[in-house]
Amino acid sequence: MSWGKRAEMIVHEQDPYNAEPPPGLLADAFITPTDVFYSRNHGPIPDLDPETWSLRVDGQVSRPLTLTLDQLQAFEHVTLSATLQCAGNRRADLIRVRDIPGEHPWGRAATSTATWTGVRLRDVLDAAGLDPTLTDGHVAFDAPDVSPIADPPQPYGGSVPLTKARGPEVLLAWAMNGEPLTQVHGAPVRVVVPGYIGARSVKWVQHVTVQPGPSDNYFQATAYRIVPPDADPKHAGPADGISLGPVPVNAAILTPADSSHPPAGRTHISGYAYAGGDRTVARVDVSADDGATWTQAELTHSDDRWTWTTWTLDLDLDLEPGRHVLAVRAWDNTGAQQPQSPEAVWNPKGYANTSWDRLQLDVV
Ligand code: MTE
Ligand code: MO
Repeated sequence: MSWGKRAEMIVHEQDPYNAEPPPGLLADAFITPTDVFYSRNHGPIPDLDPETWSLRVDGQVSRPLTLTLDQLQAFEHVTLSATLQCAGNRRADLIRVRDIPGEHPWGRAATSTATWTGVRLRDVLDAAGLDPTLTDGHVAFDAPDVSPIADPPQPYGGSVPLTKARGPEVLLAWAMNGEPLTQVHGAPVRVVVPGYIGARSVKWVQHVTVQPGPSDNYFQATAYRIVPPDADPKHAGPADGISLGPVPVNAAILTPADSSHPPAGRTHISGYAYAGGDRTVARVDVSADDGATWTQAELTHSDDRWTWTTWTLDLDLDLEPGRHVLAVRAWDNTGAQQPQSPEAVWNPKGYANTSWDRLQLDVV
């Protein structure tokens, strides 16, 4: 099954469907068409009936609610563009450092940008009587899909801090790029948490709970955490390591393609940079000599606060015929920049590879 995706998708796993577009297709548009948007699924993809779907909102609220889709859509509608980025984006480069068994070798395209339509999570929480003075809690999301990742199999869920959940950008969304969500992207309703790793944007959401601490769901408590390089991930227990939330600054080259053969001379180079949390992309540099010298790329500015920044550079590749390494590095607005090597960021589950993106050019 191709889930409405183009034939060119790079499929890491068929069942459940896990796929990313070839980088060149991602480069074609600022807003990624739905049929090339990457998709990450941990278990069989639910087929929910929008007529019978409902959302339970409970926990530390004074008026727990159960909302049908019609009732959810009675809240004020919001449309915004936001990038999702999987914490496993660019894992392939970490696997080349040291194998990461059991995890998909995602390339640089486990990230995409869409326009999302839904309602603000905070409006729904307010309607459920969330105490406006409560700041310490977390908001947990539960979905019906069950992953065979562990024994016993684990249902999918996750949480975000209440302070983030109250952000006007956090949505309960039913539409993507102006169309109802497709099944693989979470129909009828998913959470969209801009600025956080994709894992927190829980698809097929059925349950929202306000609670004192983070979710004890496997995908919050055990997976999507950075454990020390020497730890055995199989024995990592709940709450071991660093829980991932806001996405650190990252960038990748989308064109030219890796191992392509551009003619010597002026070459158009393009890609994306992204900084999550409350950070923005401040600068992007490109090198045609593996980091010995750099040229600043031009950033495309957009009014969208929660999207990637795309960048371009026309670089004179006065290079000797032969193999050259093209590299990119980005800075965010706090001055943080990407580490040079994947060796420096390697971790047992292969998350958050923010090292310089590099590819090979064979100049002819
Ligand atoms: N939600 C559910 N219910 N089940 C999942 O497996 N995968 C998460 C997140 N939400 C997942 C989920 C991960 S890890 C990512 S990166 C994003 O969904 C991917 O969203 P997409 O498939 O719409 O691109
Ligand atoms: Mo992910």
